[in-house]
Amino acid sequence: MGSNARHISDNMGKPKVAVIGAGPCGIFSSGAIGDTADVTIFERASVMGGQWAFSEEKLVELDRQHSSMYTCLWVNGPIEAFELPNHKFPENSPSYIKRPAVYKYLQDYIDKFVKGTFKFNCKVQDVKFNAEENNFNLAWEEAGETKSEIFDYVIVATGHFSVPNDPKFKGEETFTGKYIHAHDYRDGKLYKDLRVLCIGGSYSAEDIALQCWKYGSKYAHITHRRTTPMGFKWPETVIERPILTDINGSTVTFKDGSTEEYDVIIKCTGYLHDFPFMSEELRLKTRNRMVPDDMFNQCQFIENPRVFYAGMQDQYFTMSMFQLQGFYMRDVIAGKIPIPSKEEMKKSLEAEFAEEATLDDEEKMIKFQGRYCDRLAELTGETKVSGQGDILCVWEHHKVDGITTYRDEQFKSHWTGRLGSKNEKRWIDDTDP
Ligand code: NA7
Repeated sequence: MGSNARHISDNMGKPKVAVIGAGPCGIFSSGAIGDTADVTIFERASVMGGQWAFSEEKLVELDRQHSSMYTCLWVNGPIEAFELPNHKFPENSPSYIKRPAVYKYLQDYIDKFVKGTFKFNCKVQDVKFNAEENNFNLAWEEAGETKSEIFDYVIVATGHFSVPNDPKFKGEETFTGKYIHAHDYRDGKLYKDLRVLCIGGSYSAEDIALQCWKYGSKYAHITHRRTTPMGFKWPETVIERPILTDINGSTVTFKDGSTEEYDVIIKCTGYLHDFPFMSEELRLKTRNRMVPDDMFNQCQFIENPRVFYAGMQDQYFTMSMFQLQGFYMRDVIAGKIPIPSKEEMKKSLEAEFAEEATLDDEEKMIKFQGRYCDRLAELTGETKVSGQGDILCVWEHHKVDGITTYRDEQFKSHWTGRLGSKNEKRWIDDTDP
């Protein structure tokens, strides 16, 4: 066990902050708080990027434990909807880019804004609160050794799209084909000529079924339990079916009694919020919802407000919201934003839940999240980003108009007015990494 190193309390110098995870949330939090705090970023992989740390060239060798990414992935929303006010995409960027361009954007942000120390190949194992000292003991594994250090604040930025939600379906053990979770789906080319079934009614099912179709699957069906189908204008061989009731060999039976044969089943059933390294009393327990449980201002852990969880909500806004959460953390850590009593924080959360319950369409959800972002901007004196919600509302319409063509659209940057350039190939024709 390493020593507990130095402890800088709030009134002796910059508070020490541990950021767990070097994906977008960890990077933007670190960039936002870097002048206020002494930041250490723990990352279990050898590179930054989180979900975006995926190598098309080294599919086999890559550390694939965290990323749910797949090769040839285009972003599923325009860059203009997440571009930061203080960090623009290059002038010639198309509105829909591929994974490597997002990775470069994150790397450029680090070069410009992040002042903390990265600790790569360091897996955080245990975070405990020392009530007497009002600080945290954080233990991590590094080169086979366990080390630990004291921190004044902890920001959990390990994301919530990497631990599969893996429900069991009747008869799945009899399935004779390939049976995987979306987390392990890597390459549409592997599904050429095959009969594919995606289970789930959300983004992963939508995009993976379309990828399979694009790379030549015989057919790619989607089975989901939602009362209303996604209802896009799917290509002929992509069909939404009612939820499956039984799997027997290669035959799947659906709720309406129909049956079909499949070579591959991909569970696109989402992901779990999972933080085994946080001690029980510091552990966030929530599902993927617009207003995560247990938190004040959707990112501050009510039971211990020195713990923050970044980007834990179901997201329309992404990077620009993550940075605003970072600014909020910065001002709490600096003592500029007072921490209310637990009762007040819980009351505020209840009010957010009540509003969440009224959100019965995507546009309302986008606007709700925009208002949340603006609240953080007002609290911190930073730039409001809710205008990017208008871009998201148009994006929603583009998807309805053409699920295989929406990524060929161009948007204007909310910050500079620059019009996204045209991609050389349409999404439908592009099969390159
Ligand atoms: P999501 O958006 O959390 O969706 C998960 C889907 O899986 C959703 O339609 C669920 O149905 C469905 N699901 C979950 N459990 C079951 C069971 N037991 N049976 C049937 N269906 C089930 O995850 P995604 O992976 O699609 O998207 C994650 C992120 O990736 C997304 O936010 C984008 O940023 C990209 P429900 O709707 O609950 O009825």
